Amino acid sequence: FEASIPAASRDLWQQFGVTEFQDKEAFQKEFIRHVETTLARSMYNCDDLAAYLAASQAIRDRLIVAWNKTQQKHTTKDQKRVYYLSLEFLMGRAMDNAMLNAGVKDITKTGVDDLGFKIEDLLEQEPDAALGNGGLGRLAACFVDSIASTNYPGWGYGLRYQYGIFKQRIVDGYQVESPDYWLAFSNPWEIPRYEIAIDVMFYGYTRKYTNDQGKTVSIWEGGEQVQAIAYDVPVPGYDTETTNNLRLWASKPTREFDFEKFNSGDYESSVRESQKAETISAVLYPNDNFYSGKELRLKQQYFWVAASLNDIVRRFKKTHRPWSDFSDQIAIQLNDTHPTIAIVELQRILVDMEGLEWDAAWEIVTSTFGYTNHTVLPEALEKWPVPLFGNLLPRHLEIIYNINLFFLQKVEKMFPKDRDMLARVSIIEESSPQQVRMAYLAIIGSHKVNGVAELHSDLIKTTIFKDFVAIYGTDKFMNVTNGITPRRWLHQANPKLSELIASKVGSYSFLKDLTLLKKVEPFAKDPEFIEKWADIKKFNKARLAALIKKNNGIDVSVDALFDVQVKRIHEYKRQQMNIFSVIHRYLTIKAMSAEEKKDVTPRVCIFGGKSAPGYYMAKTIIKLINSVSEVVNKDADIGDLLKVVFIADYNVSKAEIICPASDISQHISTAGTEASGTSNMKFVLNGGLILGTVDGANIEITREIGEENIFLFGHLAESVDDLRHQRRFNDVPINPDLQKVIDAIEGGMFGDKDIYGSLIYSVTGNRDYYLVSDDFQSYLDAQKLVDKDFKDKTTWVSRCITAVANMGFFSSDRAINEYAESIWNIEPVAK
Ligand code: 7GP
Repeated sequence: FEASIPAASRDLWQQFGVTEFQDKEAFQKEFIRHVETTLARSMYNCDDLAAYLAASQAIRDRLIVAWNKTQQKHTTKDQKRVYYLSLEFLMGRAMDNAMLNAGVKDITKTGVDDLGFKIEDLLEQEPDAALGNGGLGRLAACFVDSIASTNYPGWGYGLRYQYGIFKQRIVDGYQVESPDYWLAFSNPWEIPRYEIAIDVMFYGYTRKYTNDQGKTVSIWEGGEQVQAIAYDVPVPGYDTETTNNLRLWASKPTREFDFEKFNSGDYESSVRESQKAETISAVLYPNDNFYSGKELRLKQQYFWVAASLNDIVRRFKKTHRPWSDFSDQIAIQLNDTHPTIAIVELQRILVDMEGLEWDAAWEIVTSTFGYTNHTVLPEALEKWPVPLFGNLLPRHLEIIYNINLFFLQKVEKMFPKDRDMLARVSIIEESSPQQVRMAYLAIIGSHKVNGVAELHSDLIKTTIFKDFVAIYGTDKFMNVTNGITPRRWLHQANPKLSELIASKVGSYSFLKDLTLLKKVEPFAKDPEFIEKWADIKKFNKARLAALIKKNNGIDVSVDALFDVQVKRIHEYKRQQMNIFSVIHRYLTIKAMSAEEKKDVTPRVCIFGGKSAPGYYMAKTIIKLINSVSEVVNKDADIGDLLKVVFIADYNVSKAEIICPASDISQHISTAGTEASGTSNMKFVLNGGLILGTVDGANIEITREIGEENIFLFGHLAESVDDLRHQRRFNDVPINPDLQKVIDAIEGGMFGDKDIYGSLIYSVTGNRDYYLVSDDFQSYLDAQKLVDKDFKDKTTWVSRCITAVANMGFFSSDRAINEYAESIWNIEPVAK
């Protein structure tokens, strides 16, 4: 390595080398050093923000030492690595997690305490790193935590957005978005690597020429250049020194900007051009489960993929191995189709730049990539218009045509004369304009394709990717059920429950092997344990009640049943059905006598989640929830029997407060639409029960925890098409209870009825695509059962304990081990 220190000087380096602080005093020394030097402050002007920044700098230094050691070790061992390509990493806050994983939580807590601060106040200073929309982005964050915690050599690659997901406020009942400038106070959790700057090209044209070997080759030239700068985020594993890397790219203008313009005095336009480069990584697209074909989005995708592959290939070339070793050394996982262009980019690098033969290159490419699908919703599947694609990436389009040609030739041989088949599976959809079907490209260019829960993985094989199963056989298609990291979603979010569990397991070892939770199962019948468990739930509910009081000004009783639905607002997730049932509950209670009211189980219905800014129906649902909340909460007839709360700006750090506080959480998507869901796992792991449909991971959760510990309802996925068809073509009456709810809305009970016209229309008439009416009765029945069962507190808690004891399967460590063994073929790095 060119820049390494001569042997004679190394002793000195060793002697003065930075080490990780081991005790409270060493932490405090580092803390004060950072206050006084890094921040240029003193004990006379150190507020909570400064204290947070100093503490996180001290912890970050510690992470970097571990990070350096890990990277050196991984380079020396030279094992196969995985690269997880995701356009979203919804990390949330870093400090608490870093302290926990590095095992320095106690010394930092007492350390800052002595110095006049409270650790809780410091933690509150950190903005969420909200570089994602929802499930897909949070999954990527759990996965990098697990890859590090299980000692696999693996990096994440993503974009360093200057603006994460927008902040949500509720004004007059409506969602109002404002930008999330999360980098305002510098970010101690990233290391800028200005020296790692990679040129990325867009536009231009392709040209054929004959090379030295007399071969005709294509070259891409004449485009615009921007630069990708690396920012490294250390990802510490739990209870291990392994600290992996999450490399995020930021776009910068290239050094050579338009000097001609500059010199001729046209400063402004030369600067304007170069500023355009920075917009590439400026903002996260705020859509969840929805594709919007914007050129800037495709630019983001290629920018990030080109920089990442350049980096990966450069690292591989340093080892001087033959290209045929590439996929023995490198696995690349595509988190949905967003990075699919990587398949084409690697083929381009190998053929155009490195001179490999097409077939040899294609063999390398297909054995390197794996593709994870996260949705079957047609509106989420990426299809780029050919003209837009070819203009931005002309050479890539040519390569796609070739990939498609060879693929279709193969299909033609397998299914002679089946023209329909060829049209169906072609990467190019023959619409006008033509479209590039990214999911098909991802399948063709990968050796494994997986769904994220059993039902979902089965569905993709029988619906959207059916033809590809006929072509490739079933072995290429598999399931890896999602998981969540127990470090953040149990220990960090719910320290008291974690401690109680540890008292029975004998240690915190369940945070590394979640199946050890099984050891608490016998205590589900132990009155003393049940009481402690119930007290912790109450404590967590009080914590959430305080947040609700602070944010909404609403008083809620911790003795009421806390019923929670927090997730992105989407018609398929059916928050509209939930709020309709809340209205039904309101109408029912209002019609009751005082005597009848005594029997009612008091409920707090809690909602939270963002709507995509352009999603009219989702925004209408938010408005309805808030209007119902207005009416119900101030109705003296109702009192504590029903409260309705919409928690604004739902995000990872709020989820950490909300998940431990639920009695019931709702996961009520139309069967077959929610690929997996991951918050369902978080809520159960924190001792809440689920009210849910037979969809996504709910099915496997039921299998693990027992069907007596979950409230399932609604039609099954296999009936959905039929029911839709019935509604579309026959006169199916609307559910009478739903009709009453609609009458109330249309009667103006919740303000101007016209606001809700399209929402009502979407569930009535010949429509109801998401089967709100078809499932309404069985939903209400399940709700009734919940009310009844909640009255028996002891049995309820006992069921929660049994459920938690059987949640071991849903650790993201298990998911990562499955990927490692069956897709990536990588091994953990030994100590
Ligand atoms: C989500 C799925 O909707 C959710 O069911 C799943 O748990 C999660 O991915 C993780 O696998 N999908 C998205 O967030 C998404 O935007 C389209 O998918 C690309």
